[in-house]
Amino acid sequence: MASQAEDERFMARAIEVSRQNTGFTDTNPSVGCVLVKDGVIVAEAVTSVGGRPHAEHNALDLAGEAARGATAYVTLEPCAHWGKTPPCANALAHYGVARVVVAVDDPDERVSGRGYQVLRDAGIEVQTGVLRREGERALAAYLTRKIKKRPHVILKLAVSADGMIGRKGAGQVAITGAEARRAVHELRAHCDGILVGIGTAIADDPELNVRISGMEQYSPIRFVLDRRLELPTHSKLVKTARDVPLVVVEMPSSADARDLAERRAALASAGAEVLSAKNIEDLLLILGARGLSELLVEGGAVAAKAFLEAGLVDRILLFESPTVIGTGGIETPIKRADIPDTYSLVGETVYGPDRCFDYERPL
Ligand code: AOF
Ligand code: ZN
Repeated sequence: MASQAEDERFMARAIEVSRQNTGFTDTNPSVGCVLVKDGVIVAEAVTSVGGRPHAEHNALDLAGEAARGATAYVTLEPCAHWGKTPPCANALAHYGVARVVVAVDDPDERVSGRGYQVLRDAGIEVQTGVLRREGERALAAYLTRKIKKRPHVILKLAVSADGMIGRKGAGQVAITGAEARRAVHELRAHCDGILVGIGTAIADDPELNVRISGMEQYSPIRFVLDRRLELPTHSKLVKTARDVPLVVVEMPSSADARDLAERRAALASAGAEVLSAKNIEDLLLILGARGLSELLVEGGAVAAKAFLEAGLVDRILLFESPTVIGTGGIETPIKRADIPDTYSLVGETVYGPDRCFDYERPL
């Protein structure tokens, strides 16, 4: 009989394994599965890139006969539906797994509760809710889209020692160093979408792609909040629209409507998509329906404030740098001291001279 401490230790490993493919499994969650026999890991696997095969199938394949009598630690309730692959719950039974330990129940209506039922009907001992909170954090993007019908939103900010995020009229200002920048590019690769406001798009002329060699193909879809379609066609974003998808989000008031037709046509003929949304909430529901699970909001102050005020930020990554901006600085919309109590600090990482504070709120 495994102790609670042992169950938590192997589940922590399953969660760690699951993170490998977060953001690379399309609309499917990236799940981790660890098979343990006599206190020893016999196989561990994650949902494959693209979303299939599922984690349990991959782990069972690796373990083969060794799965008989083993305990499976799975971060999400094993599936019970006949999708593009046979159900994982049936596969666990077929391989003779004796016990299944799960962190998070699957909200997918085809699976919810049924996964456990299939296992129990096969005589497998089932234990749920082990490291549930940690499991929910790892699956936050999937769970948010399934439950709230919108992507999970990460707000990333880089703040100078004097509380600034840029300098007026100066374009892109380096606040954090190379290590933090690399971490941000890695984060971009794990997201489905990245968004900036039109102010930042014009002032910084960013590309918003992933510039880590070998990972370029994981560049997220780029979104610009551009109420009146002011994004210039000579911007880097528009010029690269045929290589990495670009969506320009208009939120026109009725007075703007007739003036926008020409702008829409210019952007569309440059390869960008123009999307109309009533407000940020509406935009997020549209993105959820399109299957985007993780959206990174990268600036600037206006867009950040709009998401914060609408209560639509789920995670805040606050990079603090020792750089001083001085006069002409653009003040950060949020400092560590003003982060509401609904968020808790879940991590703190050092990147060269910079530090990143990771705040999350529960689902
Ligand atoms: C698992 N293990 O590794 C994953 C699961 O389109 P399909 O057939 O692949 O099914 C997608 C659903 O499967 C998804 O909504 C979620 O309920 C479950 N994902 N389940 O047992 C896994 N990725
Ligand atoms: Zn499955």
